[in-house]
Amino acid sequence: MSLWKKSVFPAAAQHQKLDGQTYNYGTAGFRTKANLLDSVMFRCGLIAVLRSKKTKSSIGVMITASHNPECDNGVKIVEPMGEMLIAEWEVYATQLANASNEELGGVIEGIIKDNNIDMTVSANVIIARDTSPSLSASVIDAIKAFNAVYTDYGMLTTPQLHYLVRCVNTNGQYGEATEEGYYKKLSQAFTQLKIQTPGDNSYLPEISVDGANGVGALKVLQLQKELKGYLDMKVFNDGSTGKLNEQCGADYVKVGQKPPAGVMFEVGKKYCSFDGDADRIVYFFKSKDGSFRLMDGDKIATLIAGYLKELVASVGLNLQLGLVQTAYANGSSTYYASTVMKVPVACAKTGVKHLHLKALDFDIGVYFEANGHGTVIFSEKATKSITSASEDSSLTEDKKQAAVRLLNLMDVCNQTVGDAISDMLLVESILEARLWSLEDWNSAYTDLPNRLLKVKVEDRNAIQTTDSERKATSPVGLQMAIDTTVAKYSKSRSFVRPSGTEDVVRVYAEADNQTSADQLAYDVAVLVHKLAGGVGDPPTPPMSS
Ligand code: G16
Repeated sequence: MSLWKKSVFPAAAQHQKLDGQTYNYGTAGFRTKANLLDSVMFRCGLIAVLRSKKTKSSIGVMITASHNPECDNGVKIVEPMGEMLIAEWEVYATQLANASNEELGGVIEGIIKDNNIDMTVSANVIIARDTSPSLSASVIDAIKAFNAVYTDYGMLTTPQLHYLVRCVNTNGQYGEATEEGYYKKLSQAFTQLKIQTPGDNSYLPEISVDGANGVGALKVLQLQKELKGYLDMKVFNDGSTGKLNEQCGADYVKVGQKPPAGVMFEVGKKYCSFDGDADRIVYFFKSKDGSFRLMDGDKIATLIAGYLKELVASVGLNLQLGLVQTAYANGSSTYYASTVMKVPVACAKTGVKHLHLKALDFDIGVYFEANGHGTVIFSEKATKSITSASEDSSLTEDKKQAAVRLLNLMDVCNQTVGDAISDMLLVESILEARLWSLEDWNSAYTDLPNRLLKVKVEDRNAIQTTDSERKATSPVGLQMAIDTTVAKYSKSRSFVRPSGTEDVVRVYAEADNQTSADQLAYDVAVLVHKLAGGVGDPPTPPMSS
């Protein structure tokens, strides 16, 4: 018997897979009710160790319910450079998660054989969790059973864990591998940008942050200590009274197109919402006529891409900047980016792992999902040319200043994954440089009215899609019915896809006015319910919702 079996088998006996449960490594890891996840956590510990041996690098494990309610939980595995687990290994993770204890040995042996893993190589796993009840003990049991090394960082935001993994694997080149190192890197770059910006301007260095009653709220307060005098962040929904993601957070605000609970919503103030593990952010404000205005991931992406493009041009660098969106991107944002800003736009499937990959095609890849999940990545070529321009004494003072700005903006970005804290600092830096209020920013373009709905079906995988999820290939007849319905509305678009984080089918619709967008979303939801095995009551018409 292999040596590892002697310790892994008895440990696995403490973490039996529940009969009748099927798990799938979805859009961002395993997600379900927390009480169903013990065996999955154990198996994620096993997969992290194997991946660490294979890559001869440290691997991250983040335990988080993310944007989901408090009764849920989940786990994501992080690659050596801080990216999401590669697709090939998602398959192994799914196989392991569904293996009974009797099947476990065979599945592990298969992974070792397929990947030619040298089991004598040492492994290192980095663990963190958000505020949801901890399941880290089960992950740790697996790591110990494999006799591997681990560091448990305790409570962190998801992007902080991604940052740490990259720091460890680059021996500190990306940043100091501590939570303090994260605050230091971001705040130093942010304060440098502030120092570079001429004072005496109309920028408002104040923001009210909806912490979604999650870990982001706690971490913003820590960052605040470093940014005293530069940015005043007032946190609400800080977890002291409310529940995680309940009537608050980026998902609630984006989907409901309304402010979160727990806020004094006032004209003239700047607001943003994080999600439960602080990897998404949306901005919003109250306009003078009292209405709610949202700046979602699309607006954030165009703000960032437009500004970076200008800086690159002012330095005179030959770098290709591109924007990556998903099917959820508002039609107006795609038009504005490609036609007005003249930035190439690519479309990827939902899930930052897909956007991140596409963004690698550009020297500077800005990627954002409409839900506020995104960041900017700089290629090696971009990093080198920005760095050398910032040190080039032959450049004019203006060009050099623009290069230094780019360099600092690069350090404000968490290039591993979407990060609400880092994105907030990036947005604030740009608003100050542009002397823009949220009204100015919002007026760049007007969103087409849109609506997102969820439909419960028997098996959401009955819906299959193609063309970056813009067309459904099954069930038969669904796409044709959607096309016929869409044709009844002006400037309209609609698509459906199975969620990878919730047991629902998502429906998106946009049209030239809100009534049509609501009605179209409803019509398509009814089609899904009818043709894709809907369960429970049919969708509710918009007027009575
Ligand atoms: C995760 C992913 C996002 C994705 C979202 C919703 O977000 O990281 O890229 O947009 O799920 O996915 P779906 O529509 O498949 O449920 P988070 O913030 O929950 O990690």
